[in-house]
Amino acid sequence: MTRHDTLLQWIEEVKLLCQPDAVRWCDGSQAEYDEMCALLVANGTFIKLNEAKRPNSFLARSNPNDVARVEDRTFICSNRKVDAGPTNNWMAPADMKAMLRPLFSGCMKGRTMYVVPFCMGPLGSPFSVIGVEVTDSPYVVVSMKIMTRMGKPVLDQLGEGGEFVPCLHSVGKPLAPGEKDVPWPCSDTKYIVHFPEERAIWSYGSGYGGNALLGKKCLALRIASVKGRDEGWMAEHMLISGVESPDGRKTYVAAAFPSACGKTNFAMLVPPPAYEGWKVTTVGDDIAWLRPGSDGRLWATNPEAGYFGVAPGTSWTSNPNAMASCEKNTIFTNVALTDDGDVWWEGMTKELPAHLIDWRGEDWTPGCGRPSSHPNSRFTAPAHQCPTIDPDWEKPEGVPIDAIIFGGRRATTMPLVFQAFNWVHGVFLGANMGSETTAAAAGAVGTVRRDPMAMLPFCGYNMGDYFAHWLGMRRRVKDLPRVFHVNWFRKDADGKFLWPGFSENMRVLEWVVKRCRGEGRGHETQLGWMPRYSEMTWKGMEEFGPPEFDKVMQVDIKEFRQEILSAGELYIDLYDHMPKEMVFQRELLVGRF
Ligand code: TSX
Ligand code: MN
Repeated sequence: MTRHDTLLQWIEEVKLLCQPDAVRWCDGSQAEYDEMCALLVANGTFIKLNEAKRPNSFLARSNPNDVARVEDRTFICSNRKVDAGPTNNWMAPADMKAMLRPLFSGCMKGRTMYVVPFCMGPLGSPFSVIGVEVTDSPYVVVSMKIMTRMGKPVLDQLGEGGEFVPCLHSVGKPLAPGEKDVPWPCSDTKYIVHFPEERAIWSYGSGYGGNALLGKKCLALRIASVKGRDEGWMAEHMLISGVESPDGRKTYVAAAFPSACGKTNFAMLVPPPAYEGWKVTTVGDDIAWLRPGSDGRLWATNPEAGYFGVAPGTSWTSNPNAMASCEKNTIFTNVALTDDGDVWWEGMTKELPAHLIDWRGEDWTPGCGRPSSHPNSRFTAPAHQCPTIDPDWEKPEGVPIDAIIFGGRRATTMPLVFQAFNWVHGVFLGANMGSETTAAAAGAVGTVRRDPMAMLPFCGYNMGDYFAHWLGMRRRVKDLPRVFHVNWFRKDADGKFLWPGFSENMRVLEWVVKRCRGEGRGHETQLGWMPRYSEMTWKGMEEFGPPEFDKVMQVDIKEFRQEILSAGELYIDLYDHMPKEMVFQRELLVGRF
């Protein structure tokens, strides 16, 4: 398969450590994919869905103890603790390896070890990063086939001496001779470990999502953020989309939102009927690699090849493009099975099916008091199946970004949209980002959980140094993107949403694009530049008049006193690494009030 000595040597080491029964080099072919899916069906991991309703698609049900990323088991093992910073778990690399080696020792007994070469970014692009994931999970192999460029072409690209990120993964459940496997093997002991200086990843005990598909959060965000810091670019937790106006001009935006803000919905936005001739295209829905171009602009690529989207809430109304993306060739995890062999989840249709098999494999009826799908259930679908996929989504150089949008889920305080005064102010807005905690998340309901740039769980180094790196992009990019803050989730005193959201967000997006193109005067407020009612398009939304607009745009001094105090917590955590620009921006904000 390869004559890459370092790779062959590493595979030998892993083989000796994990002691699999067999080793298989994955070529990434369709035949291999089909064979692995058949194996997963035979093992009981996969249920083949109705070929007429959901062609070439499968349902997997995970172990109930393995349903999400495990942040408290995620470690950044930099040589120095200060380089991981106070917001990451840390252990010295040698200590971590000494602890993990006994866990990995013999962990693949009774299983096949798959060698999965993968490429984050288009094959052949000078900006792509190659990884090799060694895993004992065939579920991971087929998922990596959808989410990355995978297999033999990657080894060809790697050649005999190319660089790769070694990614070691085991579900942590060796089989004794004759022992029968379970549908979703995993371990109660879980470790998701990154060695940023060595650029290596070790993951143990989980087969789910970001814990196991190591190209995504582990490589394309945590390891890539460190690589970006060292090399002068940025790995960000952002969607990328294109906005085309009727005159044919196109403007690309990148946007960061914390979880549960509808990021995939925004990435695949359908303009409302009044926006005839406007088009929104999708480059990516989760990760953006941003680099300075030789033309002085900031260019974005999506390192992924698929969507690993949250299923519940996705419908033909809320996101028809996501629904179309997962119509075929899709792996569903932890959603419900219908009686006719299709899938269903909460929020997919208004009418509830009379009977389902829920994500735990039990009978479900509308009145039973349990959700049929796990709240973190997913679809894994090829990106090119999205009807709005951007024609340039695989261009090696990426697409030029004119706007960066930060957002959060805020019932109070934050207006619908405003624009930062400048780059440093924009970085300050990103650093203070957050969402109100809901019943599902930890913390008291109504308090703001800060998630700077939506990167808190994904930054592979000290968050204070990360802000400094953002600020430093001033020196590297001549024509910086304009920065905006949005909030689709403001509520009135009765708890009613003040903004209809979804397609109507196009009206905000249009203003953003206009500002980038030097159109639209805006007016200066304490927070930044804001649109006047008259400056936005209201065709098809005439019932939303100036009084409604004023409510969703209102800036309340009392609320902002609280906001400034609450945002200060992060400054205490990061005090010795917080760039002084952030402290000064806070002073300027206080001054404006
Ligand atoms: O994804 C959402 N977006 C972005 C869409 C491009 N959601 C879904 C929740 C996040 C997982 C939203 N929910 C958005 C939104 O803009 N806005 C809301 C809040 C909302 C919910 C329901 C209504 C209105 C607003 N319904 C009616 O007005 C009838
Ligand atoms: Mn994400």
